[in-house]
Amino acid sequence: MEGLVTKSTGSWYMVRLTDGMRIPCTLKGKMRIKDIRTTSPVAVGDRVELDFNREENTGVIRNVLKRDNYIIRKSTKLSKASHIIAANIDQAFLIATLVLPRTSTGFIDRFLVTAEAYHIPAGIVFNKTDLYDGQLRQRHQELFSLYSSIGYRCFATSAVTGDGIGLLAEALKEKTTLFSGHSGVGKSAVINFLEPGLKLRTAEISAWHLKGVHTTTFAELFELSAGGFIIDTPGIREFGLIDFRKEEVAERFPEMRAIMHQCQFNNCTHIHEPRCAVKKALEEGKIDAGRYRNYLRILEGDWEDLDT
Ligand SMILES: Nc1nc2c(ncn2[C@@H]2O[C@H](COP(=O)(O)OP(=O)(O)OP(=O)(O)O)[C@@H](O)[C@H]2O)c(=O)[nH]1
Ligand SMILES: [Mg+2]
Ligand SMILES: [Zn+2]
Repeated sequence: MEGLVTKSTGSWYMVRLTDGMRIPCTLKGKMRIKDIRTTSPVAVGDRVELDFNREENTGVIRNVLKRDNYIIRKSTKLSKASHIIAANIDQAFLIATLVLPRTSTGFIDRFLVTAEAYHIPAGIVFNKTDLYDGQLRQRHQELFSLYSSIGYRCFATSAVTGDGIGLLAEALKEKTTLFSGHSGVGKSAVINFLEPGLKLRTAEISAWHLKGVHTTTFAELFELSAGGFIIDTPGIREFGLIDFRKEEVAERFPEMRAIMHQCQFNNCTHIHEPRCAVKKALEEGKIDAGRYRNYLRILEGDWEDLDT
């Protein structure tokens, strides 16, 4: 029998059978060690084969079917274990807020670079727009047009007023979409607005350090009544990049990828080489200085605990 993993706690899994029924499952013993470098061999979105115990309404997962794709992050630069956030997704949206809490462009760019690495279409949902006024409003508009111009789909939403939720809903139709982002940005609140029946737990951010309080604890996949699936995930502090080759980083910045063939050297790092098309575009203002700075930081492996 086959099913779709809708929740993964690391020790047990919720699996949706083809008739829509959901049953808790464990893993067949030997599967646990198959891929020891990830924290769990089974992720939300995985299609699995299982043995169904009809008397107890439980199952045992015995095989994960081949994934179309997946997205992995490391929790910190030094951690050995990587974590499969989700598998078989059509698109990954970062929920970002400019305030309460603040999402840095460094974090946004590391998320986008990861999505590019896995060839997963990415988007940015700027949430809590009801709180943006004055300078924040201007900053929001700058970032919205910057990332749109690079080719990422951008949304401006408020889970309080409902602003922009309709456009977002259109983009989610018939797709499986991952929501990621810091704790407290409103991932669950936006999903509740889209699908009120879910009644997902949300919580106010801490008044003490103005950050989220990690309300959602496990990734979970939900069916949207308009068609499609959405994956809510626990807030993450950092989007750790998994091992990558330095030569590949520029390719994951679409605006660099588009022009780097014009560099004089085909192994150009776009840092110090003469006749570099990327540096030229940067000087002409065609490549954003902040994006370029984040590119350099990724190359230097200098992405942990950054707050810019
Ligand atoms: N003003 C305002 N508050 C919002 C908005 N969206 C969410 N919130 C509030 O922000 C707080 C955090 O929202 P959650 O949905 O719990 O955030 P989350 O991203 O799911 O957080 P974790 O589950 O911890 O990762 C709650 O108090 C929400 O009511 C918004 O658009 N505007
Ligand atoms: Mg949540
Ligand atoms: Zn170059």
